[in-house]
This record gives sequence, structure tokens and C-alpha cells, in this order.
Amino acid sequence: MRTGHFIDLASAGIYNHFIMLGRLRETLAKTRQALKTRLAEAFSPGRSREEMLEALAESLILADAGVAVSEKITEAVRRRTRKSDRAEAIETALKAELLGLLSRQAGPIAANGGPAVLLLVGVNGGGKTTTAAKIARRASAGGKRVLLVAADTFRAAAQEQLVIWGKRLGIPVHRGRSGADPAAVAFDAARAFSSGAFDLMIVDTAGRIHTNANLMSELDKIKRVVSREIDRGPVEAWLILDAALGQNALIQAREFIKFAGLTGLVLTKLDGTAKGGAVLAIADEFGLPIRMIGTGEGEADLEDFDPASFVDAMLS
Ligand SMILES: Nc1nc2c(ncn2[C@@H]2O[C@H](COP(=O)(O)OP(=O)(O)OP(=O)(O)O)[C@@H](O)[C@H]2O)c(=O)[nH]1
Ligand SMILES: [Mg+2]
Repeated sequence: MRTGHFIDLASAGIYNHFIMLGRLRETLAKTRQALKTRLAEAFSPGRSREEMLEALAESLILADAGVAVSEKITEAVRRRTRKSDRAEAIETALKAELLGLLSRQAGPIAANGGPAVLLLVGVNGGGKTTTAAKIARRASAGGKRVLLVAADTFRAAAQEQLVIWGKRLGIPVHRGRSGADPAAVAFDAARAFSSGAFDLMIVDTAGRIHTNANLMSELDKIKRVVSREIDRGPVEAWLILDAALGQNALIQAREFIKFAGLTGLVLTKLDGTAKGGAVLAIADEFGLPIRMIGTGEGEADLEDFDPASFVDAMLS
């Protein structure tokens, strides 16, 4: 009986792994296409090693990995393959190189229960509110008592959007008065959280343009106020980046990283973009773990960032 139970679990695990990989492959279809179109042609029989390496750099650039990182990866592949002119050797080296690059920055929520408070920040329309709902749903399914906080007080509709998600998911939402100071709303929510009735508090903030210094320093204030009030578990701040922006996502990240004490990144909208290669540039440039990826508009379209599956889905 017991053994059977474990076998069932194991096969379910493998089964889930294949389903997940299938979904990720679907999500990254356009990025994979961008990468592979040029590669397939370059790796056809009779091509020289230099032609292949040149095409490799080009295909990385086409997938929006950026010139610098594309060249860096190509150089690493060149070193790894020494003088080989076999397409398989180059492809294997490419996989290893991408895996190494992405693994440096992988980081799912810590095993020790994860953060107590999660502040989601980013520019307008990046997917903060949707991601807040997705994370809340997942944590709640895992048995955590979640409090969603609508600290986007600029637009009444923004708070309403989170309230609707809360109703749909059966998760309580703390909201402030329209126009209230978002730090004050977050403070009140932190008080409620401190009562011990919740395990995880997810704060949805207003979208802000990274060039507005006042709006950016408001994030520092929210984090400070909340951190002062919370006496258990870490307070994390994750930057929500729209992967479809490709290289422009890096420009945003460079500014946000100066504020809000960022502890992680979430890349949204990887579905439907051919610019997924930007993930490589992001992993290369920022010393911040990519925590999760958004793979669609639905409440379940969120996955932990797993470098091995990601590379597989991107290349095979
Ligand atoms: N395809 C796809 N769409 C997404 C994903 N995440 C969010 N979206 C969509 O992106 C749009 C904006 O999402 P929101 O969650 O409202 O973005 P936000 O950052 O809260 O926006 P503001 O509050 O206006 O700054 C919505 O239409 C979402 O459904 C994703 O992973 N994939
Ligand atoms: Mg929002």
C-alpha cells in the first residue's frame, strides 16, 4: 500500500513535469522560433564553425538578448567548443552556457516559508495586480492565509481590480481610501497582518514611471513603513517586468533597482513575445533572482523560474 502510494506520487511528479515543460514550451514558442530560425539554417550541413558561431550571435540578438550578452555567450561557446565544427557540439555548449547564466540568478521563494510581506512594484501595465492575484492564489492553495493589499490609491479602478480578484479567489483584500497615501494604506494593512491572522501579505502598488523620482522614493517609504511594523519574516520587494518589452525592460530595471530595496524579479507576458531572450540579459546584468514568470492572463498562469526547464523550452 505504502509503496504504491509513493510510486503514484513519483509518476505524478514526472507527469506534472512533462505537462509543465509542455506549457513552458508553448509560452516560449515565439522566442524559440526567433532563436531557432536562424540557427537551424546555420547548423545545416556544410557550414563552417565561424558561420555557425556568427549565426548563433545573430539569433540571440534576434531574440532580444542584446548585443553585449549575445557576444559574451557566443564567445563562451567558442571557448567551450575549442575547434569543433560539429553543430551538435556547439548546440550542447550553448545549452550549458545558457543554463550556467540563468542558474546564477534563479531563486524560487525560499524553502523556509518564504517572505511575510511581498511588495510588488513596476511601471504601468506590467502585470503587478494580476501577478499579486496569481501569487495569492498559489500561496492560498498551499495553505497560507493571504492578505492582499490594494495600495494603488491613484485610481479607484485599480483597487477595484484587486477587490474583484480577491472575491474570485476567496482572498481578503485590504483597501484604503481613494487618493490616500499608499504608505498609510500599507501601514494599516501591516497592523492587520501583525494580529497574526495572516501568513503572507501581498502589497499591490501603483504603476510608476521609473523616471519620476518622487514616485520612486514613495516605494522606499512604503517598504520602510511596512518593515518597521512587521516583526516576523522578511519583507521582500519584487520588480514586475514585462518581458515583451525586451531590452527596454532592462532600462526600467536599472532605475527601479536604485529604490525599494528590490529582492527579486518577476518576468510577465513571456507568452506571445519573441523577446524572451531579454531574460538572458536580465540574468546577466542584475544580481537579483528571477523568482517567477508570468505565462498568460489566467490566474494559474504563473510558474517558478526553473533555469533547466527554461533553457529546454527555449531551445528544444
Ligand atoms: N499574456 C499575458 N498577459 C498578462 C500577464 N500578466 C499580466 N497580463 C495582462 O497585462 C495587463 C496589465 O496587467 P495588470 O496586472 O493590470 O498590470 P499592472 O502592473 O497592475 O498595471 P497598473 O496597475 O496599471 O500599473 C492585463 O491585461 C493582464 O491580463 C502574463 O503573464 N501574460
Ligand atoms: Mg495594477
